[in-house]
Amino acid sequence: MENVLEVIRQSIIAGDMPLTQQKVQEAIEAGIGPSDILQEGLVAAMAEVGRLFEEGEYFVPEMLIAARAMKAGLALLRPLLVKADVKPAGKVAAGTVKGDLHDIGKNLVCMMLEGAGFEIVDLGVDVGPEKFLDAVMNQSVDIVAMSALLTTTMPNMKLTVDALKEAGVRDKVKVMIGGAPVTDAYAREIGADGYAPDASRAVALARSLVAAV
Ligand code: B1M
Repeated sequence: MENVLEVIRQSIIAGDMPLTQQKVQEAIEAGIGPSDILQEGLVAAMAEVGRLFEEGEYFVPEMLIAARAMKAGLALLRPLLVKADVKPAGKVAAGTVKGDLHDIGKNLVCMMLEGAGFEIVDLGVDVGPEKFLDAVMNQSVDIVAMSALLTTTMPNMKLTVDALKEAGVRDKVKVMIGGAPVTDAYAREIGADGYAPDASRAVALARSLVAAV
């Protein structure tokens, strides 16, 4: 039966969405635990996809196609995971900051985080500090994840960190940032907890941030 999990893993890496759906359904019907299907099939696949991306074997299109297959498998698993009360790796409120409409990178980061077992509250694009703050206050998120693609919108990351401080909740969440113009030095400058240059390393960063809580 572990074979079906390996086929699921391979099908996601290959971006074969129909095969992923078929095999996840088969695994469910065979009585394999949803947590095992998630960890050994979906999460293991996305970890490998991340590795292939870091090594320059996969590019953004391959990642998106793999993530789409993973999401299709996850859709079948989600009701069972909820029923089995499988705890997510952490809860992340993600958004592209105010004034910025670029969402391809942010979506990719969300998909990779979801593939790694995180629960995502996707706030979308053009997200102002008040909306991030609202998610922290009302949705008990562990991480605020901000993306910016424009040099002109990067300062809105700092405004969000400042808003969290002013509301007295900065120490209740971790803040991670990313996007093409963003740097590690900028993350330190604005008081964020970390920066990741790509979606794969965003997963590693998110894991280390929740482990440090
Ligand atoms: Co725009 N755009 N754009 N654009 N656009 C850039 C960003 C630009 C660099 C192009 C250029 O001039 N060479 C430039 C910015 C210049 C600057 O600020 N210095 C630019 C500009 C100027 C603009 C407009 C102002 C153009 C205009 O209207 N005059 C306008 C602004 C609109 C707005 O946002 N208010 C605009 C509009 C658009 C489109 C709508 C046409 C479209 C966006 C479509 C969409 O997103 N739905 C668009 C696009 C596609 C681009 C480029 C070509 C590609 C961006 C992209 O999707 N990359 C871009 C040029 C470029 O980057 N080469 C450009 C692929 C994506 C997977 O990468 O987003 O970097 P990226 O995400 C990566 C990492 O950065 C990281 O992981 C991702 C995956 O590995 N990452 C994170 C991202 N977020 C993260 C968060 C994390 C961690 C990692 O933690 C939370």
